[in-house]
Amino acid sequence: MDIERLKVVFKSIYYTDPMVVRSPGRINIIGEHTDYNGGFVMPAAIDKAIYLGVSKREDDEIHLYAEDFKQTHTANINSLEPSKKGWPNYILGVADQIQKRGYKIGGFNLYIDGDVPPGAGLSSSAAVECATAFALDQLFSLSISRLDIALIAQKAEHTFAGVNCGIMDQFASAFGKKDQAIVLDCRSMDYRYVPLQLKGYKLVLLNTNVKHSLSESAYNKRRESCEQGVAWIKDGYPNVETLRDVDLAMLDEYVKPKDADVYTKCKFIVGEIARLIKAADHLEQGHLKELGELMFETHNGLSKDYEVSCKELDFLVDSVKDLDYVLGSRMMGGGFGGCTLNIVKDENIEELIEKISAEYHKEFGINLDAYTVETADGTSVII
Ligand code: GAF
Repeated sequence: MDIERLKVVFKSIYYTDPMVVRSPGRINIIGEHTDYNGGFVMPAAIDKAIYLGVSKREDDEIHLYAEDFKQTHTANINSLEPSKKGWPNYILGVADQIQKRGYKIGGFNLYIDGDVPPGAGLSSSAAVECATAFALDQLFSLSISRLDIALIAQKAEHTFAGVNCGIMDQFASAFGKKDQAIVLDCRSMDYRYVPLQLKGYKLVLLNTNVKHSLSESAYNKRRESCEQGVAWIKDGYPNVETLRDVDLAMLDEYVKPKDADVYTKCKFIVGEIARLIKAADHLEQGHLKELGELMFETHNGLSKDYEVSCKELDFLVDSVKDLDYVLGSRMMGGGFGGCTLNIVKDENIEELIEKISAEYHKEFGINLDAYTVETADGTSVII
């Protein structure tokens, strides 16, 4: 990312120098759709990030410019509403949430650029939200804790973007640490860092370059199915709060007789929470083969039971599963497009990308993008 260019462009638009904040995208090694069920996730921040230039204004206006869209947007801090344009909502929603928590801000100028590919399941939206929350915290000396930055960012996504997401993406962007994965308990918010020691292997993202349109409505619907399952189980077990507290016997007794689809969705989540705990042990002990096998299992469940995959993602996972230099592969994030995450032997990465790109193009007529992932630190001011 060319920070000097960002500064020059910012000055040409706003006639002042910016403070620059960087906030990274994320991967998730395993533990998908578990965050909003009180379970565990295992994300890491990556070296693709959103960069914001910001400066204070003398009035109460918010002036935005998005480099990707070459678009401006103007709003006022005293009357914030979601915009039909879409992209401003990740910023306006954060400004709104910060004020709803009682913090005082003034108007600001903001310029947004970055290299997190949008729609790739790498949480560019969470990165924008965390960057904005952090930038406003610094600009107006608010002393918001890093955890609250993540929570404000998540709430902005609920209220202004309309996606009832869990906390994983915002937490990873705010708390990422180079060379570490985060094992996060999404109920207590306790977390620990686990070194990503991949011993001759690397994490490779294969980007389908598709994002199917049902992703947001389907995401909210999956969450409702999980909540429905919990509501039925509460008839017999009133202390159960989320699927984190549920076992298969409870599902068989209280959910299976009521609705086969809700049962299948809940069963996947209960299995995925258990799988993450095993996966974290394997990563800590360097058992990469076993970790990879669990990733394939997760993909299978996300595709067949939770039904958030798509033919392009399934094709990519199927294409690598018999290659002895790929230990694990799975779709990542909310689903319906974006990237697969793969553990690939270093010396075979080029060969893999060449092979899969050709096969993918032949099948779908779409170009594949591939990125070898480096991990990175979380949200910070860089200038
Ligand atoms: C999206 C959401 F934003 C996360 O909170 C998480 O639920 C993920 O999908 C699925 O694991 O990225």
